Amino acid sequence: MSRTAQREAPAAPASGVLLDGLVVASHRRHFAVRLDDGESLECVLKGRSMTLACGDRVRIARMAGGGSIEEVAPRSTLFYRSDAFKEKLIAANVTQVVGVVAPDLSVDEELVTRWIVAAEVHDCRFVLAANKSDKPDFDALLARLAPYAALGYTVVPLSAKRDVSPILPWLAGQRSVLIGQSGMGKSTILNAVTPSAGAKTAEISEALATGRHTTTHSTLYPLPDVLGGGWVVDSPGMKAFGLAHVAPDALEHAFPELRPLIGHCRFRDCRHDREPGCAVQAAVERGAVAPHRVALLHALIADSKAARVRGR
Ligand SMILES: Nc1nc2c(ncn2[C@@H]2O[C@H](COP(=O)(O)OP(=O)(O)OP(=O)(O)O)[C@@H](O)[C@H]2O)c(=O)[nH]1
Ligand SMILES: [Mg+2]
Ligand SMILES: [Zn+2]
Repeated sequence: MSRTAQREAPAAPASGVLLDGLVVASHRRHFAVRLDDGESLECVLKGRSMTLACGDRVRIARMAGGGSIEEVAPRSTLFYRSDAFKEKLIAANVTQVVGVVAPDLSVDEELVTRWIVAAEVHDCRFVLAANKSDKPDFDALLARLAPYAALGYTVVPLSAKRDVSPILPWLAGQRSVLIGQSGMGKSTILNAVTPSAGAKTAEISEALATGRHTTTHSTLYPLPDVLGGGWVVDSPGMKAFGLAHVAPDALEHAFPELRPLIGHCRFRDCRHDREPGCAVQAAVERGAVAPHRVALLHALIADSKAARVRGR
């Protein structure tokens, strides 16, 4: 990604001292920053060309009533989604993506795969949190998630309302981002993990009926010390997850079942479509790879190429 190292020449701040901190909430061009000494500061972004997300390490110049963000440290990852027109930053420097699903909605296989692809291209661990295990139709949800477990992704059944403990070992020591559709219980998980969070949650009927998301912008919460540090970012519910920013060639590497096959097709530039000697199609024919996964790969490649043609 081209966005991993952004720095702007710092203008001399009044005090001459820059303070180190972590972006914990972002709303348009206003940011809440937690300084390393624990103080919280409302900050504005200095450079117009800079972009910031929760999880960014920044340097601040103190101003009356808050701070001005002067520098952004190079990032290990920048997790974002995109569509044809814009990019939506979700979190920076994450090590893990936690997709949250629940029995209220049928599993959107394409959406889940898109989260996984986003995690894979950033070398982030991906975990599926199957929430609301107290609901009667939970077993049907688990059955729908079995193919992801077969691909090697951990599926963690839990009830954020009754017992959040199954997810704790997965969050411990990681810098995670919770993603998922509205009403699946991301904020409820967060409140149960870090009781001081106080993130707003809402009745699902309310969220689905009004189409309004309870969480309106991403917020970062440090994990309690007993979990060995790290943090979790709670993000607003999302129905779509555009991947147009991922280069076409990177996409096939994000499908773990295809990785051992890459390089084994007869043609080096094989598109795994109808070319003779295609190792991917051969694997589909012998039932080792699900055809809908290959179809989705083709759809993602087409989107990514179309976005590039449009000049992105
Ligand atoms: N039965 C049951 N309900 C739950 C559980 N976890 C969360 N809920 C409920 O699901 C509803 C939505 O929860 P939220 O935490 O607000 O969902 P969210 O994913 O943060 O939603 P957005 O912020 O809109 O993206 C609330 O009414 C929660 O009380 C659970 O484990 N079991
Ligand atoms: Mg929420
Ligand atoms: Zn091929």
